[in-house]
Amino acid sequence: MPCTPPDDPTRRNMLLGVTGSVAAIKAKEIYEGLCIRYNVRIVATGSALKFLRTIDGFDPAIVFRDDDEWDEWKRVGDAVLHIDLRRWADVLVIAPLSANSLAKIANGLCVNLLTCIVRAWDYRNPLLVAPAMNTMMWENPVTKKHLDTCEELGCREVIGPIHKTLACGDVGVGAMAEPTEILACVERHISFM
Ligand code: PCO
Repeated sequence: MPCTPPDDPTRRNMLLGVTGSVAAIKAKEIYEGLCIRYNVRIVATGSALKFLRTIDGFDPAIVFRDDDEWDEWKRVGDAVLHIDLRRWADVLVIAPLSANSLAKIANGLCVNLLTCIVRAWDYRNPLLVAPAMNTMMWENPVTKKHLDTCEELGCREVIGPIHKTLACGDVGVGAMAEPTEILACVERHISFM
């Protein structure tokens, strides 16, 4: 894959998708946990970047954005990033998964780099998602519909949100699962591979 650091061939390749929930502020913690055992790349949506830019410490060479998708493309035969990343990844974990990105995925939309990867995903490999959103959004019946659809499509695990004080001050279910739980879920699925 172009423009990326060399991978350790003895390690699994882990793709971390980050979407536009305020819980994206926890992406660094998840990334650091994954780095200990896996080769890691991050795909951040445009909305996620609003939260990520307040956090430094990511190696820019492993963070992919929508703008990277067709930047270098000139002719047939050139690399297509969403396909390259999909081929590279053994596991895709999306944490946090916002209500908006969930709706896009459940409806098969491919409107940014991450949703293109999901649309091209080979469900023989694990796709794990950790939704995070306001309690009222979580409790809205459309959320369950979309998650059920994701599971029907082949998503291996929905790492459920937890009860907490949310960014808006509401207290309820909707906060992203703790990074330790997300990392444990990844480990579990890797152990089945
Ligand atoms: C925004 N949504 C949320 C849901 C995600 N929130 C969380 C936690 C953080 C603090 O511990 C922000 C990580 O609350 O995952 O707040 C509108 S209510």
